[in-house]
Amino acid sequence: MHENYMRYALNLAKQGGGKVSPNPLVGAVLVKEGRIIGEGYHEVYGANHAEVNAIKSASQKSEGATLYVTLEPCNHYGKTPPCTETIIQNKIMRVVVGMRDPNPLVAGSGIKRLEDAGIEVIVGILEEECRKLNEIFIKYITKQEPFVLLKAAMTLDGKIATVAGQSKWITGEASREMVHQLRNAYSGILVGIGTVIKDDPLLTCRLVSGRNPVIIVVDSTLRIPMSSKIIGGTSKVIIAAVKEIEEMAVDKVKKLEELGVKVLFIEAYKHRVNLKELMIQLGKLGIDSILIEGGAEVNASALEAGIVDKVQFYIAPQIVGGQAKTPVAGRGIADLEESIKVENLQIKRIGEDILLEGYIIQK
Ligand code: AOF
Ligand code: ZN
Repeated sequence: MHENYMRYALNLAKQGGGKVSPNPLVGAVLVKEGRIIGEGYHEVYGANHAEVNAIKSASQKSEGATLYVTLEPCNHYGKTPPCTETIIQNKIMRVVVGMRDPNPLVAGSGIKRLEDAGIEVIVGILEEECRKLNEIFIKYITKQEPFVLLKAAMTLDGKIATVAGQSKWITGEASREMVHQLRNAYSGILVGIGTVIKDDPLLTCRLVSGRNPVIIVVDSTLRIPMSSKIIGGTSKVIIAAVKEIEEMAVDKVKKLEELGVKVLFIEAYKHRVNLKELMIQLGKLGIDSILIEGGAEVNASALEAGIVDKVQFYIAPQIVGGQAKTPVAGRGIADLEESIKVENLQIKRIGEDILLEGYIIQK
């Protein structure tokens, strides 16, 4: 029974997708005498929390009701007053929580406050699903660095393009639609300068009422052509170059800034942008999540730098053969024991394609 209401709350929470970042997706359901009397979710960043929306929507008094909420209710004054107080004032009898709030400002204090007020609290219903829904929030609120998803599309024989360099389209329409959902959900999209020069992509989200992620271009020596479509386009653009070239690049930076582009000069690692440092800087700019749609070199650098949290490999039922590119280039790892390991691997069917997704085990 608890699980059914929690699942309902989880589905409500998902409706905030793309609109609440960097805050969590939260859903809440109010149940009395076996009936749902109220429901709500966190709809927009900075607005009411899910619990408050559920209580406000109640069709009858919440006294004696049970509140199901995917995340521990907050107990601090932020952009809104503490939800614990609203719950106590409305004489809710029991609160069923999906997961503890990893936010150091909350971290168990919400549960304690409710228990101290004599409210029964049950924690950990559908916890795994709740954690997965907020994997971005959990990383960002605890580390202040973005959650990073690396996405690659390849043929059955593991190539990301043909020998002639064609890559449109390897995967089917359903997979490409998924990518636009990711672009809507992630705050930033990261590519290498190679991709910008070769493909001149737009990197926008093409969903109706979707949101464009900030485009982050790793461009160590600031080679970006001023004629690139992303410059002066509809998306915000951040270019990351190495500190070593800052003085030489003054004129180009000025031109880019006039067109609304932000240039970050990052400490170099072997004369290239130190991606770990870049993540710290992007975290400071409020970017909680990054989708790497990078190309083989950027993919290799990101994996090597240890910044990747999750991977998605879309595999399409086509075979091209030859010395064509594969998803991860770089120098490669010689010793299998040193390979990058993935856990919780899941298989999904996306139209004609297969999606393999999992989480990187950090060394
Ligand atoms: C939300 N929505 O439904 C719940 C949240 O800055 P504030 O005041 O909006 O507080 C944000 C924190 O509140 C957030 O980091 C999380 O710890 C907690 N719960 N936040 O945005 C919600 N329930
Ligand atoms: Zn709250």
